Amino acid sequence: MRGRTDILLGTQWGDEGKGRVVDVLAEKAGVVVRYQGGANAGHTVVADGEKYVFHLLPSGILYPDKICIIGNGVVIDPDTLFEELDGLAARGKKLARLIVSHGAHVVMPYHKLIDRLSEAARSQGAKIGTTGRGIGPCYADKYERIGIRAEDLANPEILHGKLELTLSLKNDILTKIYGEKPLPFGEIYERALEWGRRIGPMLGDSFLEIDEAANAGQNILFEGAQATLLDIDYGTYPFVTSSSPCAGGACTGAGIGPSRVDRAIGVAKAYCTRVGEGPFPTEEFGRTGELLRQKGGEFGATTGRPRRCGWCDLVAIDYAVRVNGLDGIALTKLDVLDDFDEIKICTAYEINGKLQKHFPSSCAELAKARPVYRTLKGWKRGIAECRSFAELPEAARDYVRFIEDAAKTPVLLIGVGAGREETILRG
Ligand code: 2SA
Ligand code: GDP
Ligand code: MG
Repeated sequence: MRGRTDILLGTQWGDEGKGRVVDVLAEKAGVVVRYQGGANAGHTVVADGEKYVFHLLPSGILYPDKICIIGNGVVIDPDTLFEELDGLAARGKKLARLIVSHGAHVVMPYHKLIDRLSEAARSQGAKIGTTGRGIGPCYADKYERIGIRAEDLANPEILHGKLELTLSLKNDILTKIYGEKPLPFGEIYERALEWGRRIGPMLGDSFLEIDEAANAGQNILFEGAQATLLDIDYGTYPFVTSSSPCAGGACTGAGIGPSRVDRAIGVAKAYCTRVGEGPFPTEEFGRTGELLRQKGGEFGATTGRPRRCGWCDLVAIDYAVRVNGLDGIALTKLDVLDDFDEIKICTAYEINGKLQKHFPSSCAELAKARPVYRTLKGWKRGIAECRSFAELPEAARDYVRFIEDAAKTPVLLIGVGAGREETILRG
């Protein structure tokens, strides 16, 4: 029998705890696949009391008997990839077998430079607040068909030709638009060849590996990075990332036909955060925001930037349910709400004096949205020790049921702490 195929993705603006949920679910999977994004992602796993932050490695990497795949939809910064692998080796960890898709694009030094220069050149209000990891410029080259793919790194002749063309175009931009010095061909070419020597043996066909493993009865987990509201098509454009975190992205970014996907599961934080610029209707600027930031440890897992914090937004979650066709929700960080007397939850927006239940497709409309809240009772008790739904205080159960009812989607997993074991499984 074919194994089960699940897509795990973010429902908000990222950092919902996708890494920790994938780590928990990976125990029953054979293969874990990243399908988009790059080293902008920071996916945290806390296992056996040790903390790991993965940027490019799939969050199933800590299981030596699994396969982890970096799909063609990912953009790879080889230095970060090798740093992650070396860091884990230095900690004495045995890892899953890693396969890198031939077709994954490579983040080159000029991508990171241009990312930072272009962000700095934007005026206030037009800044995106990127992570500076070269993501947008790398995807732009992919679609302009001047990108360097992982397979090119292992082929010196092809690499030479491609890099010559692309670097001459980039040096034009760097010198004429930004007044920078041109980047030297020889140095970048040599560095890329060095990357190729290490990455060459990892190359493979992600779609084939996935199809064969599924046919052999293994469960497959697709791990999204960033989230629905940062999706290049469905997010709050232009304040988005340059890839497709939504469920459809797994099909193009890893090679799985839509008819072969069994479930899409959305990870939602019990409150909400955003890092970077762009509208965020439920953002709390005062004491509540600060409490959430401190108790939730809301600082960028890649850049260390403080995350903007606010209440859970059911209008946004409803949108994520629809756009991704969610079959279930993994609700994380419920314990962060332990100390609140009252918990607010946004059930609608008021835009230009009108009540609106649907997430607006226009970012300019969203920027005008004022949240309409329901206030629920807090539970005022630590829940980190709870291991079943029944053990949660009644007010916490009511909060979870309120989300389920509004989203018309079952909550299958609840996070009550960052550790692997601090999880309530319901389905
Ligand atoms: P980019 O760098 O081009 O992808 O930035 C575009 C927008 O996407 C946001 N973005 C993220 N949002 C949340 N978490 C991300 N990963 C890191 C984390 C972020 C960090 O796990 O904390 O460490 O700062 C992530 N990656 C990209 C970004 O903030 C821009 O709004
Ligand atoms: P991701 O990008 O979606 O994987 O999320 P991040 O790793 O960027 O941010 C999530 C943060 O919340 C990490 O520090 C996790 O260790 C932590 N975390 C995840 N789930 C829980 C939970 O249920 N409770 C608490 N207290 N922390 C959690
Ligand atoms: Mg993150």
